[in-house]
Amino acid sequence: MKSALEAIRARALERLQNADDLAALEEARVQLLGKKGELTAILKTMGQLSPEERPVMGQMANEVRAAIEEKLAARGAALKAAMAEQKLKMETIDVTLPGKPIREGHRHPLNLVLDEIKEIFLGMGFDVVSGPEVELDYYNFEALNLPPDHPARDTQDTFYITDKVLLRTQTSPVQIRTMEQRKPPIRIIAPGRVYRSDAVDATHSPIFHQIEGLVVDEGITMSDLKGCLETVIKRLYGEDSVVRFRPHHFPFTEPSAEVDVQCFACHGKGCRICKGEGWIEILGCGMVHPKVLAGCGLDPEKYSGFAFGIGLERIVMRRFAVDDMRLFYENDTRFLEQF
Ligand code: 2U9
Repeated sequence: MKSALEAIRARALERLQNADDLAALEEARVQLLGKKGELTAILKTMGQLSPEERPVMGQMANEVRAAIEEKLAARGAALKAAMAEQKLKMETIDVTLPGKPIREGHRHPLNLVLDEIKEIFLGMGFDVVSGPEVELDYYNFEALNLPPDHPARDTQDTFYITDKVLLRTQTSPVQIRTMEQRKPPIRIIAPGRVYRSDAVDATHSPIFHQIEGLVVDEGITMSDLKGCLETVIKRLYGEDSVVRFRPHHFPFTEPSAEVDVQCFACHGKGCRICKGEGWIEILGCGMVHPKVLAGCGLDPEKYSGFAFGIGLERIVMRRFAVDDMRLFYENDTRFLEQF
C-alpha cells in the first residue's frame, strides 16, 4: 500500500504540473481527490490492514492528500498569474506607433465669404432673414415695380412653375415680405439661392447666390447708402480700398448706382485682373423706389430707404482667383480642400 500511495503521489504531482489551464487543473482535482478518485479508493481498503499498519498508512495517505492540495493551490496560482500577464501583454498599447491621420473637412469657399459678409452686417445692426425659393410672381416682380412687359420677366430667363409661381430670380421678395411684416426701422440682409434660366459656363450657373440688403426708416438718404456700403466694402477689402459710385438703372430703386472698388492689383491703371478697367464692380444699389414702399403699405412721404444686391459667386471668384464658377458646385475635394 505504501508503494501504491507513493505512486499516486508521484503521478498526481506530475499531472498537476502538466495541467496547462484552469479547466485541466479542475478536472485533475476531481479525479485525484474526488469520491471516485484513486486516493479515496485506496483509503477504502484501509480496513484490510493490520491495526499497527493502519495509523501509519492513514498518516501517509493524509500526507499525500496534503501534498496534492498544496500542489493544486500552487499550480492554480501560477496559472492565474500567467493568464493575467498574458492579458496585460495583449492589452499593451504601443504609444510610439504613428496615429491614423483624420481627414479634416473644409468650409466651402462660398460659405467662408458669406459668413464674413454676414458678420460685417450683423456688427452694423442688420438682421439676417430668409424666405421661400419658390415664389409668387407678385413678390418676385410686381411688388418690385417690374411691369408685366419688363424683359427680366421673360420666360427665357425665369423658371416659371405656373403662371403665378416661379423660382425666385433674386432675393428681393424676402425684403418685400419683411416690409409687409415689420414696421421701420428695418435693417436686414437676405442671403440665398436664386435661379435664372442660364446655360452653364465658366461665369454662369442657373443657380447662384445673392446677398441683398434693405434699410428703411424715416429720413434715410443717399448719404446713408454711401456711408454704409463704403464701410462694408472697406471691412471686406481693407481700409485703404478706394470706392466709387456710378449711376445705373434698376426698376426697384431710384436713383440707382453700381459700386466699384479700385483694382487692388494695379491701383486703377488697368491690368489683367480688372480686364484693363482699373475698377472692379462689387454690387448694385439705390434708394428704394417710392412705388415699392407704397406697395408694401409704407408711406413714401414718411419713409425712405436704400437697398443693394451682391452676387456672391463673383465676389468669391475674385477673392480666391477662381476662374470657373462650376468648381463651386462640383464638390471635387481636391478643389474644396484648398480653402
Ligand atoms: C427691395 C427694393 C430694392 C435690390 C438691388 C441690386 C441693386 C443689384 C445685382 C447684384 C448682382 C443682382 O446678383 S446680381 O446679378 N443686384 O444690382 N439689387 S438694388 O433692390 C431692392 C431689393 C428689394 C424691396
